[in-house]
Amino acid sequence: MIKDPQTFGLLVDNVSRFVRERLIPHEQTVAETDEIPETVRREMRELGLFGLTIPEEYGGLGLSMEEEVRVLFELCQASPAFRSLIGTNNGIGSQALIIAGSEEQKQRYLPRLASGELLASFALTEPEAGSDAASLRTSATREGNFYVLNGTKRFITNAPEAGIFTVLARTDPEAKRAAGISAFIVEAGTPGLSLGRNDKKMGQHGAHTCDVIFDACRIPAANLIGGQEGTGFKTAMRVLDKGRLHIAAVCVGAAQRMLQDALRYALERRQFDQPIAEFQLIQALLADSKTELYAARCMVQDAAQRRDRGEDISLEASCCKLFASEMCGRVADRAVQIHGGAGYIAAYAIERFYRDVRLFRIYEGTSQIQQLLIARHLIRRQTA
Ligand code: COS
Repeated sequence: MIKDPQTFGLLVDNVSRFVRERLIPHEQTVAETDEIPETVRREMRELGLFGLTIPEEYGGLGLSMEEEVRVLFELCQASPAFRSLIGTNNGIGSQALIIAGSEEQKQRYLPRLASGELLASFALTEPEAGSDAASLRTSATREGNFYVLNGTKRFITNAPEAGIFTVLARTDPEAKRAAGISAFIVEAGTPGLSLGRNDKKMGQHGAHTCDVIFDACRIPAANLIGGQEGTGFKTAMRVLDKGRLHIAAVCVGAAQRMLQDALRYALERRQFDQPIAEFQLIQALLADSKTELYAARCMVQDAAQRRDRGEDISLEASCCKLFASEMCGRVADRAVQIHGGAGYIAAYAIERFYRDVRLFRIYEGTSQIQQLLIARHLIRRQTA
């Protein structure tokens, strides 16, 4: 759903210009220093990028899902590290509050997330609980007007800079798996909360992850999201439904950039007295990439429109995440191939993108988890 095509068109144009004029020129420095410069962060805040999906009444732009994916198609033509910085405030870090938070909780945090004053992180994964999210062990024990948290969260995006964490923890040790899990907001700086060292990652330098450790961390009982125990897992799954569609749109943007770089290189690079773009074997790599990219874009847009119409898109979100992330990996591989030896050299952006996009097939549910979910939905529908 595009609410106001004219205003929305201006936003997309602004983001596209920002990508070309500000983000792409900074990519190499960000990769080398592992930092996004403060000037660029400020410009991202001024453009409203931290609050794209946060409702207008809390200071965000309140984009529909279709509008969100269309913005991501543009934004993600720059290094994925930039998207990662704004990704958690728009997605997994804020969505539990938006979906299930009380009015007071929303008022307290969403305006500062929308402005980019605060960063939010989503703390679900643990050392022993990744794909099997319902097996998480972090505990939250009620003591009067407080909960006391103990446990470790792993690979938490934006944790080193986060002001708040959406934390999934077990409030009922007797209840089986998902039923005993609740969601909380934990503020950075709360005694008992500490961070591990930043992870050294294969790619996406400039985007930071680390462990988040809770050691007798006391938080107000009022920070239980929605005020109800035992609903955290379902909220987390709803957060991930949207998150997976978001990541699929990210994949479309990144693949678009890689195809563009490969096409430019194929037209410039000459062998056998002609641009390599003239060779049919190179053309096949370009054509297959464009075809798959177009398919992913259509899927993502369709699922986004369905979500805006109020449909349950759990199955479609998994289809989009699976296809778009695998497509992105194939496009990255072909783009390196088209670059030949240059594709293996860090001076060319494709070398970095090849490493950066590898993560898309893993986080917010691996490709194998998406396959499992799609099949489960199909079987459930058939046998209902
Ligand atoms: N929306 C709402 N509720 C949902 C849901 C969704 N999308 N998915 C599951 N639920 C509900 C189920 O209906 C069930 O509730 P009931 O017991 O009342 O029926 C409950 O949540 C437990 O679901 P389920 O039985 O399917 O849980 P499982 O442990 O079998 O499987 C998977 C859950 C594998 C789907 C889950 O662990 C998962 O998504 N894993 C990947 C985690 C991930 O993406 N990690 C990435 C890191 S986070 S960035």
